[in-house]
Amino acid sequence: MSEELGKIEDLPEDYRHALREAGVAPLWPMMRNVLPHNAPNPVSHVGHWSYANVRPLLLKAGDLTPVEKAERRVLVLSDPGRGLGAMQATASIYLGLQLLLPGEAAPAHRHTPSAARIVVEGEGGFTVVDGERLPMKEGDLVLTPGGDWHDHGHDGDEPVVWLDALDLPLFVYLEGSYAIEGELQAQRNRPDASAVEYAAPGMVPSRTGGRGARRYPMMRYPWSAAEEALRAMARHGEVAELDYINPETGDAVLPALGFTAMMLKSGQTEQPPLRSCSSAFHVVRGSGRTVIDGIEVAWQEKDTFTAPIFAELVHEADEESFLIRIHDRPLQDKLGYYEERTR
Ligand code: GTQ
Repeated sequence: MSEELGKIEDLPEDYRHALREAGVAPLWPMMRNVLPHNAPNPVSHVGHWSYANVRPLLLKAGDLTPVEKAERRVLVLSDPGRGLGAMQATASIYLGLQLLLPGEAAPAHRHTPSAARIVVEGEGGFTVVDGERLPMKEGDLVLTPGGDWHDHGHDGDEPVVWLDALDLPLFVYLEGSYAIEGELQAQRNRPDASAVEYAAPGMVPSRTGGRGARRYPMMRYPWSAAEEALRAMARHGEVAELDYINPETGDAVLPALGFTAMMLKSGQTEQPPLRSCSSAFHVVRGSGRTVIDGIEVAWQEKDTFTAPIFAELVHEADEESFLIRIHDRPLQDKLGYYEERTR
């Protein structure tokens, strides 16, 4: 195994010129860039977005830009490793903080990337997905799967903010990202499926009826149920981590994005394995600190931070804390290379 491969300068200038003319390039001087030894070499850096810092800027965007001019009023969380304006927080995960003011509506569209929202603050917001009205309460996870019509509305009287997570970078990379605009949708006059078909854990609509389940049968995962379950696990000495899944298939909720809710008791430390997926953490409640490859992120309620692939993480909670980890493990599982390493 050779550590030192030939450099471009090792080649005669007339040969290099002939290569350029022919539209080809030698692999060997670039080989280690694309195939480094033993572990990938991430571009992504640790990111930390303090909600206390970003919130006033987001509210200011509400004054400066009406939703009609913005379509979606969002501040994008740019990966520091890629620089400001990067439309991604990690290689595959896009994150943005979206503001909707009382009475506003964000128009209907559908697009190839899939999205999920974690509600950060405010009452009265809702998203309509293929005619199903999904109420948005703090901490709720609301899906808008790729290809489904969605618009956002707001019946309350305080600003509503949520964190958007999309697999957009992947679709941009594949040159497959586009949107189609439409009219605001008629809303079916019934509660969403989490309160009807999937209201009882471990139970699904009887399969004898012949009507097949929808591909995305449940699109709202209420935080209240997640918190109750995490508390029960912590109380009984289990590791309080729960994956959000499709109740019909047991698969991750979206094709490329996974969501895992976790609880840390006051003073608890956690050292998860090194994972090949990238991660973003949203603090639903609590405060603490996470050391990521030696960099300390001191997090507060509603903050968001990111960890690159194979990062060494140590979480420590200063008080009882709840986080949701957004990751791309479902994509890596499908591609057959998800991996965990012990430190
Ligand atoms: O709410 O549909 O942050 O289409 C980026 C693109 C949110 C949305 C984003 C979108 C949306």
